[in-house]
Amino acid sequence: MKTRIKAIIALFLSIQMIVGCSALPLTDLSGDLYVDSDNSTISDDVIVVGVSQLGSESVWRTANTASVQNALSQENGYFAIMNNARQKQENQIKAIRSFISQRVDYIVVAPLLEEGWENTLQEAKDAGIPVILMDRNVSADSSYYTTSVGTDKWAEGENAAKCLESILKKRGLYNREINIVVLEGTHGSSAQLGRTMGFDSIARTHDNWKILERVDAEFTTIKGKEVMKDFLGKYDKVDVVISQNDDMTFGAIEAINEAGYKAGIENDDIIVISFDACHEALELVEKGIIAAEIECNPEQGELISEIIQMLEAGEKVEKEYKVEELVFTKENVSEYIDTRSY
Ligand code: GYE
Repeated sequence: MKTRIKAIIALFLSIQMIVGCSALPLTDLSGDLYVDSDNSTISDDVIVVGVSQLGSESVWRTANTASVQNALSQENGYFAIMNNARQKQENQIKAIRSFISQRVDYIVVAPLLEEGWENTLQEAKDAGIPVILMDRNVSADSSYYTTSVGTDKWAEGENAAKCLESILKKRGLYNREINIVVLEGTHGSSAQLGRTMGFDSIARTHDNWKILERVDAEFTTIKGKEVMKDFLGKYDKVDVVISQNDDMTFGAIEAINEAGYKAGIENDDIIVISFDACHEALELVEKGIIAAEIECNPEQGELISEIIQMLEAGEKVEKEYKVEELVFTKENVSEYIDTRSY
């Protein structure tokens, strides 16, 4: 451990020399490896964790990164090497290889896409480094990694469809033809695949639900707005927007307003159902603008730390840990709005 830590510190000092500054801040997910400024205080029995975050596309992602950083802090006995892959799987693979060559104790990875992980995970396995998947999943067999922490994306998709069923019932539209557009997240990510398949498993039981189009709006506000504007220009009547995250939803609502329509819960309003349930989105639920929020909890750092402590103690861990989540509508949102920190 000692020599490894020294090697890591030496590496960071050389990075700092290359970039020409004394220290890179821990909160700057710049895409480079970076460390906390005060690495001189690292003790010999610190646990070194390489964290490959997939990007910084959303409010959710920012909260998820903060949650890991807070849990894997120096005060808690960790030395976290954070890397932001900026939405490129090859950057994640590069970061993981670098973690392996630095002989970190654990690797935490939030995989951008489901496919294409076998070789890299095998390399970590061969090096004897436990890998914890965070947030999203991989299609590789579960023997390739130690455990996973995340949310049930399929259940989230189903919850969105169930919400839509009850909204339509309440509005007396249950048997009418309903025109739906879907703003999807990054194609090929387990978040997009799970939410899509979960939603579709119920949508296909309703002959009157017509999915006009589904487009990859990359989980970002700017794309959400662009795609929604395009939908509204193309289709005479859009009744429902299923938006696979809040950031895209914010963009979609702007596009809806700019086109002279209204997102809401009154008759004739466009029904918007969104995923994540970040604070700002819950405020829009309270105002009756977003019809329903399907929660996806980004606070996964604590659980990851607990799992690492179990592994340190030689205890057996489960293959999968799921974080609890709720569904919010105008009826229940006030109870929860102030309990959400992101
Ligand atoms: O919903 C979205 C994001 O993978 C569950 O990724 C996550 C999704 C989340 O950026 O906002």
